[in-house]
Amino acid sequence: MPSQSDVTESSPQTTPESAVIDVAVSQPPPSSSFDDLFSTASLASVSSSSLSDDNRKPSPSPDPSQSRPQIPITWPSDGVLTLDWVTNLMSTFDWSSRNLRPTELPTVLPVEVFDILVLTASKILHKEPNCVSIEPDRDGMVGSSVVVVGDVHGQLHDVLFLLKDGGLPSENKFFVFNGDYVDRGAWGLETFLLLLAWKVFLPQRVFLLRGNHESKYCTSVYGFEKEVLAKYGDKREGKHVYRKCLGCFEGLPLASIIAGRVYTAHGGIFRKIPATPSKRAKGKKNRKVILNPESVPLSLGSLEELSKARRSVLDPPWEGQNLIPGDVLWSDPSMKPGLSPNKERGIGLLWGPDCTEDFLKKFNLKLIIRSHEGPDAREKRPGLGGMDEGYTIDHVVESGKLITLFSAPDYPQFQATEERYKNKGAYIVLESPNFDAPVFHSFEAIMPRPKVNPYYDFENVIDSDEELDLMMMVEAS
Ligand SMILES: [Mn+2]
Repeated sequence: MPSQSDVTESSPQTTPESAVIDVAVSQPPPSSSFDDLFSTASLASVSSSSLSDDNRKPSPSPDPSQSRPQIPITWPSDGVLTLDWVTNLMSTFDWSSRNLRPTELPTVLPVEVFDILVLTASKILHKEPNCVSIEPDRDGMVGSSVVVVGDVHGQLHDVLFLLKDGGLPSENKFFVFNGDYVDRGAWGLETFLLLLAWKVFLPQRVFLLRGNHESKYCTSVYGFEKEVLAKYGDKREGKHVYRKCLGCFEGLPLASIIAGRVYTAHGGIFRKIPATPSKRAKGKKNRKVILNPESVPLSLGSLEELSKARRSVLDPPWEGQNLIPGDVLWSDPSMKPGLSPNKERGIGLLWGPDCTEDFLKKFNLKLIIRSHEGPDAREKRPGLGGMDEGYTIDHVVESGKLITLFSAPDYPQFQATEERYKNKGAYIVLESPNFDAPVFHSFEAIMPRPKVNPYYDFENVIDSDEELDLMMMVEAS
């Protein structure tokens, strides 16, 4: 693998004051449970301001005051999910994460209910295009908003807070999640399933994009596979649950375009794939040479090429012809101009401000919102901003901006040293009518987290997933 020094050669990052459009800092109440947040109010009408008062006392976990929900969860007899069903799923997962052992999750969500939820969601997700087009003010609707969310990495309680703080998805409240639902945090399964429930309930309002962790390789290294096997057993049932999750990951769309102005994806932009040689017509002598992608200079791909990529792969390949999914999921911005292979990660690209400008201009966009880099990754990238507030503005160019958004506060959940990053998470709200002036909401982690054991060897697995171990990936696939 390449040396660590490859990505550090970049000019100091500048973030002009004017680049920060608006910032609203949300404080989670010290109260730690979902039910506490909503015990007296109707779920749909709670405003974020009511969440900001902090009169409540921190409650230790497990929290005996949380009333025991009705378990097991059952699928509605008419097969139609309701707001009540989805919010009940959220509070039930919150309760079970605090009051039950992980091995007891099947008593909360029987595998039969898991199956229907994942199958129903997968059917919707697999039909979506690679790049979903979101038109929030369509159909005579005005005053919509779109909440964009970055990496959440199994931090269930922070996701529950974010959903309440941002306001639950609804007719005029869209959500776009930029991927990395699982791994590292201890509740990746519950987190992913509750997002699937929202997708099934409001398929035209909630959009779930794929992250690089929604893959066989990452989940086998960073905890999600072991988490599932711990919760559903390492025999037939657990393996079945893990396999079904991987199948669902394969179907997740790769990117979104909001109101024709904002491009979002987990990693970022992607390359043009050199034309595949056409099959030689019979009898013709001048057979086309098969192009080695590495011998062709890198250039930016188009949205049309993105729409044609084959995304249903367990692990996006880092070689061959199908490179667009790996680029979209794994790439990182750089302060150094141009497009180059992302040697640090072993897959994807590094792209400079000039490429951000080209991409925005070519497709008439104002913003790129990508995720993929937490405080640990940014610590090793001196040219770019730190992730203390949950977001950075990386490129400010003539046509617009490039933003990195990270929504897992106090990340990672398990850390080898006492010294934590104590980063905030953030989400972005895009408002009608233009949806191109991001309002940033930073928030702190919900504490204390229930005590659980990690599902991966966090002391020895590298801090960040910057280095894709190709040998392990081959073994894992
Ligand atoms: Mn990532």
